[in-house]
Amino acid sequence: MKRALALCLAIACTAADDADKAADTDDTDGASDSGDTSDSGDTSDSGDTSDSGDTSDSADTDPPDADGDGVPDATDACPGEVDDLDDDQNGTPDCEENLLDNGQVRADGASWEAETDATVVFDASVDAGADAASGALRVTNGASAAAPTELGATQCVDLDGAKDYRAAARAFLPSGQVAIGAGLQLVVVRYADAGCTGLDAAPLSTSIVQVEDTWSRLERVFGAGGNLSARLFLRVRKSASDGDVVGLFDNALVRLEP
Ligand SMILES: [Ca+2]
Ligand SMILES: [Ca+2]
Ligand SMILES: [Ca+2]
Ligand SMILES: [Ca+2]
Repeated sequence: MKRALALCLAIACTAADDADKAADTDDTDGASDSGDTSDSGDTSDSGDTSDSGDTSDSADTDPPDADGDGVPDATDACPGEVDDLDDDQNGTPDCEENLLDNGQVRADGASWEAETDATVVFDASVDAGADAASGALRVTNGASAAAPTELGATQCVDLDGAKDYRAAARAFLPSGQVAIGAGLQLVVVRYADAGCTGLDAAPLSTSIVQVEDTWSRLERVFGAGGNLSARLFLRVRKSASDGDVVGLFDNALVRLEP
């Protein structure tokens, strides 16, 4: 009470403030007192930490932002994902249109499966957008076949059989691997039934990228063609007899075409 009175004297409290002249904890008087901790409706006080409605106080803490993308929880459209990432530059945040789970690969490799003889792990040290709070998929092709192989990470999405889609991803080939025939590729395989079951149609592929140490973009537009699901593959090509080959993938996207 002593401190509250001192504050009140220092700012020359007027009758507009609370009659008790004390540091309020939950008033709604709309006046410019100080020392409040949870009021609302003030317009110029200081020292608040959890109020709302202020326009010019200085001690408010930033509103909660659990996923750290700069958008407060209260207005965050995509919890766990970066709201403003639009890697395909169509004007719609990727997180709002992506049919894939965990396309941004921010915290783990969840929802991505490894093909046989491939391994898929989360790599926190790299990201297609150089976001230190995000990561990428590190895919290793460890096949020992006598012929070239293309293997990697995969995920299934259901489709509307009458519509067109766009599949895309960023891909990074660490240096020293083109010399042994390595490359990166996006492949789409469509299935007659939901859940990537039933007869599969001929695979659709991007060309194989063999640019090292830069984030290339892999992209392919395709029609569902009456099929009800598709499996996206993010693949690393390996020639016959060399050791393991590694590629990085990020910002994977499958979305409807307009
Ligand atoms: Ca957020
Ligand atoms: Ca978000
Ligand atoms: Ca987009
Ligand atoms: Ca990422």
